[in-house]
Amino acid sequence: MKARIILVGGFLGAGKTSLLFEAANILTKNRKRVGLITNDQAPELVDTTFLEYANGAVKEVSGSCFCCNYNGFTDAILYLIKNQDAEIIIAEPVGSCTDLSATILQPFKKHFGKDFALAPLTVLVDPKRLSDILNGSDSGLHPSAVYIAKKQIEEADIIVISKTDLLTPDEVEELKKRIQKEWPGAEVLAISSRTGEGLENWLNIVTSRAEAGTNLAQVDYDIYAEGEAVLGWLNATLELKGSSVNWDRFNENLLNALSRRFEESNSVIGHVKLIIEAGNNYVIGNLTGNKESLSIRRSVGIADEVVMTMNARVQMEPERLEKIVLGEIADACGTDITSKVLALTCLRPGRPKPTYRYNYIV
Ligand SMILES: Nc1nc2c(ncn2[C@@H]2O[C@H](COP(=O)(O)OP(=O)(O)O)[C@@H](O)[C@H]2O)c(=O)[nH]1
Ligand SMILES: [Mg+2]
Repeated sequence: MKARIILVGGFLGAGKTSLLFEAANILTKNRKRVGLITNDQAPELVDTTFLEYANGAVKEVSGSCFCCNYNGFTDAILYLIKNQDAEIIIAEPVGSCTDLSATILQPFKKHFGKDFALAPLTVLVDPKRLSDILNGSDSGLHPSAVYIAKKQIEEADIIVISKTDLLTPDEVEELKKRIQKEWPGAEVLAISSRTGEGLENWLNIVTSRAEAGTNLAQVDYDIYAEGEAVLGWLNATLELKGSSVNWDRFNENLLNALSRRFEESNSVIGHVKLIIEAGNNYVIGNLTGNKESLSIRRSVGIADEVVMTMNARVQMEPERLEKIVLGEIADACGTDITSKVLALTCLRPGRPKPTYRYNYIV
C-alpha cells in the first residue's frame, strides 16, 4: 500500500499540533506506523519536543517553511518512510504560511503522485478567531495577518473547526453553516482534540479520500510577506538550575508575566509556547492571545534541573521581543535559579520565496 501524506494547516494556535498528537495516538492504537513532520523558520521547536511524547516518529524541518524548502519537506517524508517505515505521515506547516495548495500539494502530486497517496488539505480554524474574522473584526491582528488566515481557509479541501469543547452544539452548527456559505468549495468538519470528538471521522476521511489540492487561492505575495513580517519570532532553549523548584508554578508565572508585558505594550500574541522538561516529565504552557487564553497541560512538579524551550510569535520587532523575553526569564529566575542559554534565535520572517508555485491544478 502507498504511504499516505496528510497536511494540516491553519493559523498560529488553531490546534494543529494537538491534533497531530491525538491522531498519532489513535493511528498507533490501530496498528498504523505514523510519522510526524514539524516545521519552523528556526530550530528549537516546542511542537517537536511535545510530539516526541506522542506515538510515532518525529522529523523537524527548520530554517524555512515547507513551501520555501520543498525539498526539505519531501526529504523528511522519504526519511520517515525509509528509516521509520512510516505508513501515514502527518505534517504541520508554519502557522503563518499559506498558498500551500500551489506550492506544496500541486508539485507533490506532479512529482510523487504515483508513489504516495496525498490526503485532502486540512485547514484548522480556531472558532473564536474565525468568528471574529467572519464578523469583520481582526482580533487585534494586523490586517495582512488576517489576510493570511483567510487565504489559508480559501485553499482548504477540508475546513475543520477546532476546539468544539468550547462551543455548544448549536454554536458549532451555526459556525459550520456560516463557513459553508463563505467558502462553498470545501467540506466542513468539527473536532475537539481535547475530548476526542470528531477525530475518528476526520481520520477516516483523510486516510481514505484521494482528492487533494482541489482549490487554489489567489495570493498577493506583498500582503503575505507583510503579514508574516509583522511578527517577531523567537525560539530559545535554556538550562535552568535551582534547588527543589516548583516548575509548574514557574511556567505559569512566566507566561502570565509575558502576557502582561505584551498587553501593556499593545503587542498582539500569535502564540507563546513554553515546555519545561525534567526526566520524562514535562509541563507545556500556551498563550494564543490574551491572558484568558493561557492553557497549561501536564506537570513537572518539583525538580532541581530542567530544560526549557520557548517559542514566541508576537506582533513586535524581534529585538524588542528578545529583550522582553530574556528580561522576564531573568525576573522569573530571580536569585534562586541560574539559567544558561543553550540556543537562541530571534528573527523577522523574510519574504516567502516558494521552491515551486503552480498556478493550475495538477
Ligand atoms: N479547549 C481546547 N483547546 C485546544 C484544543 N486543541 C488545542 N487547544 C489549545 O490551543 C492552543 C494551541 O494549540 P496547538 O495545538 O499548539 O496549536 P497550533 O499552533 O495550531 O499547533 C493550546 O493551548 C492548546 O492546548 C481543543 O480541542 N480544545
Ligand atoms: Mg503547532
